[in-house]
Amino acid sequence: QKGHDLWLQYAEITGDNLKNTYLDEIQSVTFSSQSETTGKAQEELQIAWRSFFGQELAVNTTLQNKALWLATEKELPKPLQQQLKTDFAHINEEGFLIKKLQFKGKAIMLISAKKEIGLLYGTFRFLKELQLHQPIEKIAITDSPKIQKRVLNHWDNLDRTVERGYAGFSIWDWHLLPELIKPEYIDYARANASVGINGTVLTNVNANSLVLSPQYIEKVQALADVFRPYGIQVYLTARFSSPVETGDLETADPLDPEVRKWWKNKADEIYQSIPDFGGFLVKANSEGQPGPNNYGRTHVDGANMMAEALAPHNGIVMWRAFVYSEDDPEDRAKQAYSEFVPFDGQFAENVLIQVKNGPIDFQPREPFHPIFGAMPDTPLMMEFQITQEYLGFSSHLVYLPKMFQETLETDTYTAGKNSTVAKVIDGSLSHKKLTGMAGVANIGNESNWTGHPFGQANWYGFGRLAWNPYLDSRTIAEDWLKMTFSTDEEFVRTVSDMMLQSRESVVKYMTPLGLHHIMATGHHYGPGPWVSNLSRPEWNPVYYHKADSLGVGFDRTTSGSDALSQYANPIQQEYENPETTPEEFLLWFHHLPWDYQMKNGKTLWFNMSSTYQEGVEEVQKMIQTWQGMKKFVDEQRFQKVSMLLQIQLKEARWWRDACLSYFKQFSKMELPENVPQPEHNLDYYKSLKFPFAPGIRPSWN
Ligand code: BDP
Repeated sequence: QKGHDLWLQYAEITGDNLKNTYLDEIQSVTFSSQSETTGKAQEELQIAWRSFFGQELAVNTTLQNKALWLATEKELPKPLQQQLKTDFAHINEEGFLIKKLQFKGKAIMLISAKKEIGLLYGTFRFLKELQLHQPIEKIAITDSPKIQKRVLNHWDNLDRTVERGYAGFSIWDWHLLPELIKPEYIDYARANASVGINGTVLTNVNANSLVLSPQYIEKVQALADVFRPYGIQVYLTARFSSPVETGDLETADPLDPEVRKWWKNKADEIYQSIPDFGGFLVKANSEGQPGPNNYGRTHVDGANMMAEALAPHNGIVMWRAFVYSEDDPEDRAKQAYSEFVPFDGQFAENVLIQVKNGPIDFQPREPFHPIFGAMPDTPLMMEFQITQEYLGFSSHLVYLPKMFQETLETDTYTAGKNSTVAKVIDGSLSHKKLTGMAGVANIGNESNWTGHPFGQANWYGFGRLAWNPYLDSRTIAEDWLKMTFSTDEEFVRTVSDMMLQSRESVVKYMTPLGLHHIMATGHHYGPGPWVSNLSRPEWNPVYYHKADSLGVGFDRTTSGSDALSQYANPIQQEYENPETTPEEFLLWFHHLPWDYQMKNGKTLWFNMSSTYQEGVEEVQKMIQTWQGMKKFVDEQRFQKVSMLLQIQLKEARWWRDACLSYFKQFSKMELPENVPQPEHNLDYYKSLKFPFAPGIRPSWN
């Protein structure tokens, strides 16, 4: 199964020239360090060598001419340490250097680092150069991660269902742990380490306190033992009410000394088995989850209590800012900011506030979350969603790093010009030591991990951006394609163009011009702009688009909810006026008449309709493009992508037809000529039921 190997295909190097050069340059390997982690580097080199060249790489204890040499800084002879002083000054504890040099008359390919983990990262980078068919004669690379905590968030339940998971069941086989260690766990660790992901939260944010029981801690320990040599720390989600649910206490009040003691004991117990346990991720007082508010306490009280329990062990708390309340009349987009910003500077040192990229919920396009930049005295962590809950599940080809990049490079202006989100996240804007980026995983037990073969690129790209949030998503796409499919230039150029376009296409056929949250109820599969019957107002699509005979869109200016006031200037001023609001955010911030004249001189209705149509046409084009790539891709993956693209086209049309039929009732305007009439009437689209949509229990209704 080629898909199983992800971007670590290590495809055979066939060109005689290249092969001979590589084999001539690297004739053996010497390890100065003998640790579990260097053991993994050695294993990886052999896996790669067998696959690239059909042979093993000779291991020598003494350094030979033309050797690859893995040694930490301390293990290098003094003169070499001296010679490489500036290189070492440029890297941090997890960084590495790869350098071709002469040492005692021998040609050496050195991979060095301050710590063992840097040697493993350096090895993966070196192998990547080979996968990309790069020349290595004069190689000189130094690199370090710019963000400290680079973690996947698995929304995996203990019964192996995965919340918002579209790639099968959870890869964690709790029933058979701790005894059974699946080879997949090791492959998972290799893949993560290869892009520098150094943490994994094993369980769903909608947490089950059972995972904190001794029985489960033992299972978690087994996973932590597998991941440790790959530099990956394990974290768990902590359900706030755990002290009560376990039957130990009658309250979970964070200011109660008994409760504080309970968490301290729990942390001590976990660290007994897992000395490098990462810490807790907490969803509190959000969507029905318990939290400090239940006891009249604040998020600061809750987070700091857990922080206190973890601090003696160097653990951290990742406390989520994804909160909104049904009793709060305030615009949902404003609530997290209102709740958290007043607490700036009050969280303990080992607390990271984890903030979703946008203020609503992982939509195909959102403006950046106004909390970024607004809490200079609090470490803020980015939360991206890699699983495509609102972007077509694992059936649509959508390359997300393009979207991640859009958020990261946006200027918040909170500390003057060039205060980008990336600078908030990497800590450089306000000198933060603790930094992090989380990605909600799209991984399941499907043989190719992510369902859609191109879903792998989103996992890969998340890792790359967590390492360096300034990377260009095009470079990431190209690297991924070369390692996953083929280094052929035509292939890489054509398919990377297609990937980069794909994010805009999904916005066009689902939520153009700033529309948002108009997906169907519960499972979020397909369009549901008409939905208005859910108990909480802010769960209904009509809350978000506010379409009526006068117009469409959510007024978030001073005349409306004034969510704009949470942003700095010039954003506030510019977006206050529809004329100077970027058109991709128009209906996010404004309620405008259907005949509002847009920049191209046409009406809002015309633009909305033709944008839906463009989205559909772009999927059609993706299909054509992919058909032309047949010769570069193995049959299995080629067919799978082809079939999925047909589903994507069908669903893009469905989105267009359902949404336009619905909005047309209000606009009372005709569709532009190039937009086909919907195949069915609105009642038909409303009547569609999906007893089989992932995320819901199959039933008749
Ligand atoms: C929403 C999901 C829900 C998650 C929630 C969260 O629909 O399943 O539990 O986010 O992030 O997007 O907590």
